[in-house]
Amino acid sequence: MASLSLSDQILLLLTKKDDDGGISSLDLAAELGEEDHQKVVGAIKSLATLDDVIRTEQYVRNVLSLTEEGKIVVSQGSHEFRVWQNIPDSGIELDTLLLGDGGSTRVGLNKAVASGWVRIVKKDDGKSWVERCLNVEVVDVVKSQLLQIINGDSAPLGDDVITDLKRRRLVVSNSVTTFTVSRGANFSQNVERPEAELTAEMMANEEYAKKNFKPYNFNAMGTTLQGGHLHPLLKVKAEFLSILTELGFSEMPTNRFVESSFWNFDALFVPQKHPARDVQDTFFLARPENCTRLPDEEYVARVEKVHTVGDYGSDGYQTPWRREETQRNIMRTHTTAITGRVLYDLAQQKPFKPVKKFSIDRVFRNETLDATHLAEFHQVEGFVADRGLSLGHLIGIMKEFFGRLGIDQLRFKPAYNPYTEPSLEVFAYHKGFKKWVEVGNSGLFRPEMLRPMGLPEDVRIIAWGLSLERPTMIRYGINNIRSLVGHKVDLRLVYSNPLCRLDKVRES
Ligand code: FB9
Repeated sequence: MASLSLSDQILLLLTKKDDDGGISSLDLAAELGEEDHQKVVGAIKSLATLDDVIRTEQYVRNVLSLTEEGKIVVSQGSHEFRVWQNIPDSGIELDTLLLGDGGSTRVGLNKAVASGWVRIVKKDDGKSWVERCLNVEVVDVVKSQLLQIINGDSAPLGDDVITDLKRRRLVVSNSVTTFTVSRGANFSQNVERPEAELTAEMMANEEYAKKNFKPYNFNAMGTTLQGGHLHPLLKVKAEFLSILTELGFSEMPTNRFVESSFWNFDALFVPQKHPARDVQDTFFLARPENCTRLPDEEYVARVEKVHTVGDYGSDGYQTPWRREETQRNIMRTHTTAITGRVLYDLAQQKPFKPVKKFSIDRVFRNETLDATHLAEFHQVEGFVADRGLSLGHLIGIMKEFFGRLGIDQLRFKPAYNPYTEPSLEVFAYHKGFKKWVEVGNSGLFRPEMLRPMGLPEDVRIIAWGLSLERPTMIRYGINNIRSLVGHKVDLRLVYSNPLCRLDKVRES
């Protein structure tokens, strides 16, 4: 038997079987020397692919099997039987019996008492003793029940015995798919297995002509290739990326989450007393607490001047300006910090050349968390720098940008940002919600921000910003940001969410 493959052994067993009532795969496994049932099922399935060599019927049966504890009972006896065994004729003190007991002795003792094999008596010294009950026939019923299960004739045991054994975690039942196998019309002990592969050497030596091949099952479903899945946020990000690049914008380098207060605030003309600079709103770094490299001193001095006494026709904030405050390291609160750096570099390039830039990356705000706000989100920001730009250009570019997001009804509400004047909050009419939704913020960067950088007086910069999370939540119908971002995300959402088509085609 050993040299024969498992399926050949099965064919041999089937040959020997006198009646053709079929044999169950469980019995086959047993007859093949306790062969692993799953392996036998595998061999049966491959034999079943041959044309009517064998016939199979599939049954799903609940098969009882012993747990590790159950196997111990079979080898060493049941808990109650082992307790009974350990009680000397003279009895034993209860505490001694239970000494160092992991709990099974206690279980066994209760069972032994319940079965009337032993009893617990209180001695006059108040101590409890365990004694054997005399003239009772002690039979380890549980062990024999488990043996019956092993030998496959658990049927006579009855459900309540099985339930009790399950409750004692001595047996478990699991549904097993079994087969009844019988000889087919083309049954033979040595079947020639049709070829599954047409190999090169078969072609070379024309062997293939003599071979018979397994019929191709063209309806067989291919294995579903588990490809990677883009998180919905990344799909919407990709959508924004293609819209902005199509509009001729190029991306700014945002690979720095840690920023100095100088670039995140002071360079953007955000006053040092501005509430956004409090620890309530901003994550300050403990180490390294302060940035060591500020840009060139003249520029920093110009920023200090415009904050304190004003310049370029501005009165400034007439408030003190502290250098150590500007050096404090923080987690950037907006990607406008990057815009500041890029504009400063731009100002150093003479003559001034108009540019269109954007950034999409994480920003961090120490805000109260709610269903739509986490301590970090992705900011999308765009700006156009050119001579003579106006609010009209800003409104125009936003209509173009949001238009390509499928948003065609926009409203603008005057707003305030320390670094833009005028500033506009942007609202869009959401047909689904039948209401106006705030979709962003925007403005023209203030001269107090641009002139200290060295940008020419007539250069105007229109800029706007929004988040990535809000459009993604709306696009995918997600109400709580925690089911979009973070450890609570249900990966099925990632696997099953459709392609992001922020309906590029504007409804005419
Ligand atoms: O994204 C936002 N809303 C939004 C955007 C798109 C959208 O698309 C739908 C498919 C149709 C839906 C909603 N907001 C901005 C508006 C609100 O959600 C707001 O409550 C939350 N805002 C964030 C900041 O929260 C503290 C969103 C985030 C935001 C706000 C402002 C800016 C960037 C992000 C900015 C800016 C700016 C201004 C001037 C110059 C440069 C940058």
